[in-house]
Amino acid sequence: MKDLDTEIILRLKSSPGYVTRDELGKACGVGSCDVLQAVETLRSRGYRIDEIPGEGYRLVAAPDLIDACEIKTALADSGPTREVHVFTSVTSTNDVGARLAKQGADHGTVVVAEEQTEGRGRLGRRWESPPGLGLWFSLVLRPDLDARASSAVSLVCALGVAVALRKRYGIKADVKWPNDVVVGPRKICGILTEADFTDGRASLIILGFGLNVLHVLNDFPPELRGKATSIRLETNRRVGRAKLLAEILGAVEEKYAIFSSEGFVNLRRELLALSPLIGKVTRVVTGGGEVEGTALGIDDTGALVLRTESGQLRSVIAGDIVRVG
Ligand code: BT5
Repeated sequence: MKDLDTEIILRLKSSPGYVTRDELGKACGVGSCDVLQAVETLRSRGYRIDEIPGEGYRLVAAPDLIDACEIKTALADSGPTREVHVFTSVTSTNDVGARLAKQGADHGTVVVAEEQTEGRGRLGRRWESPPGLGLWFSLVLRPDLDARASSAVSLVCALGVAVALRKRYGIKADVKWPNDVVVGPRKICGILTEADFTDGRASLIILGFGLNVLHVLNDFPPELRGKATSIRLETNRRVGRAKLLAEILGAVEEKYAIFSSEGFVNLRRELLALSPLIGKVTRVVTGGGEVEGTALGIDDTGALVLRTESGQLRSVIAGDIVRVG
């Protein structure tokens, strides 16, 4: 949001009655044409601003924006003190997280943005992250993990998200190996894990979360309408994103703490209970070709274990599930 827009909103928020265009202009040090233009911009962003000729403007309702003050307040109320960086628009919160990590950002640092212009999934795929609809954020982790165990981190965090969506919002969220949270066949949240490795160990992980919150079906591009969903579509509720971020972070960090101290073993049962593909015939596309078999489980490194038709056991570290029988 531009400075003038923020100024006008702050003035309107602090005034119980109507404020004239001239008063607003004087207070912000601009002309009344600038005020008129800024009010139109704010309206197009979802602010409901009432106007009475001669009396001026009054703020009736503000949209649920990813706003630094709101986010910081929600996080401060709910967990450990941490560094939080809030942006209106970034290329990708993972890019910003990586840059901050290079500058020394601590474990637990959060980067959140209203919009990503180049939000990405795995293998450079696009992640739709328009303003006003989702929770697009990254978490900087500084683990000391065997590189082979790092792919389990996405699953552990997906478990945290699914559990939070179930407990708080009654959504029947499941974990879809290796990095999705789904409701039936539709994806509600995708997780991107980008790690730096030193001497066979993961020393830095930037975990990116894309959670669809306020979308109605038409907010998704046509090609995603059959395979994406949002909290609003599942519950008919418009959930406030600042509070939601605090809840999701709390749940993710709880699972991550168990993973860090005890490994994957104690999370596996919970994860398998929320993994509908276990026991089903599954086809996975990997970098080295396709593997088909009955999904038996997930091993300690987060790999999916399949039994092929010939009875062979195969562990797949990364890939995309294209069919579940
Ligand atoms: C993922 O990749 O699911 C990981 C997505 C991670 C996004 C977050 S947002 C914050 C952080 N910053 C980033 O730049 N990224 C992370 P993958 O499994 O490769 O799935 C990508 C596929 O999901 C796309 O090819 C689409 O088919 C689909 N997709 C794209 N946008 C979607 C959305 N908003 N909701 C549901 N599906 C979507």
